[in-house]
Amino acid sequence: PLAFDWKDPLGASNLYTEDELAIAETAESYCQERMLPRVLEAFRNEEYDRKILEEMGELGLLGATIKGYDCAGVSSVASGLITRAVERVDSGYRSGMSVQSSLAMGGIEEFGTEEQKERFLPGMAKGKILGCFGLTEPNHGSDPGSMESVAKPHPTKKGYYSLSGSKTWITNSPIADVLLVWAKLQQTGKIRGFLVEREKCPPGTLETPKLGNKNGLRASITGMIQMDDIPVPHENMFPDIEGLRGPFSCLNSARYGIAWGVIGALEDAIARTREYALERKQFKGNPIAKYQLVQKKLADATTDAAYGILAAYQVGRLKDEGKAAPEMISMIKRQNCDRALVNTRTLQEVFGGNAVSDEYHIGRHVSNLFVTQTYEGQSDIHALILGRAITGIQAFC
Ligand code: TGC
Ligand code: FAD
Repeated sequence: PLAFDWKDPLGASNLYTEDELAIAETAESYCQERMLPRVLEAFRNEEYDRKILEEMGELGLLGATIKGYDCAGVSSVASGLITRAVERVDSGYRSGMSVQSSLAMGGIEEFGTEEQKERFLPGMAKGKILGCFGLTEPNHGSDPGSMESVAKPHPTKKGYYSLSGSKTWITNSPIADVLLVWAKLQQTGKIRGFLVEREKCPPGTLETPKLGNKNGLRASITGMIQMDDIPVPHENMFPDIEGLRGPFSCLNSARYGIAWGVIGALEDAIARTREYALERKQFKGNPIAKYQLVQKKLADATTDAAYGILAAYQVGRLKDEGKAAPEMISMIKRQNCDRALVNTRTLQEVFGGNAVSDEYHIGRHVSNLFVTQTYEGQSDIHALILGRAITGIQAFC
């Protein structure tokens, strides 16, 4: 019989093209050799090294699906494999990359003018210009349509809007050079996208305080965006897109990436648990891997990881053919985040007391995966998106 590979239980690697396998290998080597050695200190001290994005830029890993503008133009499956490699190390590093690539660069690529694309994308692809994506507000998270941030005609500067409001829980905001902010245009009441350039904001109009003391995603940087009459030139607004379709279209790509990424974190948890269970001996010198309850935990986790990858792969191929409905992305985002969190939390038990030491990495994955289940649409919100598509009835309010 053919040998079973617990690292690739359903043989997903047979589905990737040679180019995709080569990209995955480049990303894996970088992540394991350059990122992994830094992650414990970063997580302990809540420090995000922005050089990581520059290093990823040098390897062509940022905005990787974008064609032109110094981006690599790879397939959605290849970008998923990159995301999985990064999150195998830490969900916070993947978050920093997702926001740069899918949310900020993706938004500019999909909705920006040609001038905006030329101005921002090449520098962002190299990790020299950092972006963030401001949708969530202190009073409006799952329901961003009720946002209060507003853009009015500037009272004194002709050709400018004046942007005011507050965004919270924004990945990369404290270090971002260009902030993609969603706000309602006062004249129409419709949501529009604005590119706020930090260096052009007059003193006192833009503050981006860091939100510290997080108990998950500590290797990423998160903050607020406080806007007090920021003058933003008309040419920095996305020209044609209005309403929630703008931000949600960017979220489709980022949610798709998370579906791949969290399986990377789960796979790392499986590999570490397996190794630990084979080495740790209890009762008459037996490795704890010999016990059926431990084996079941590994079997459940490995099955969910394998199914999760195949589902993400399928949606990736459909995405490149223009056939991926947003509800498909809701399904894989929700399922993979939930299964990664539940299984990693169960595997944590195999480490006994050692699970409490960060050197075993498992607790870090568990606390990170709680966040992945919450942002970009909490799992129950995705259940309601699916419920609406199945029944035709919306149950949000
Ligand atoms: P609804 O009536 O459903 O839709 C309003 C308009 O938006 C369109 N639309 C979409 N378009 C493209 N892709 C999608 N996935 C879309 N979903 C909706 C829709 O067609 C409609 O268009 P139009 O032209 O008819 O106006 O809007 P609703 O207000 O009822 O929405 C409800 C709900 C729950 C679906 C939505 O608000 C939701 O998804 N809430 C979750 C919020 C969320 O995901 N926030 C994410 C913030 S960003 C983030 O977390 C980044 S973390 C990054 C990191 O660190 O990795
Ligand atoms: P709420 O909307 O208050 O929800 C609380 C709970 O109520 C959830 O369990 C939710 O499912 C439930 N709930 C709400 N409405 C309903 C309903 N109708 N029916 C049933 N249950 C419901 N946002 C950005 O814009 N950009 C970013 O870069 C970004 N990065 C983030 C990074 C981190 C570390 C974190 C923690 C968050 C980030 N977010 C970002 C915000 C994130 O998207 C929101 O936290 C998320 O959308 C949930 O919103 P909320 O926190 O306001 O929760």
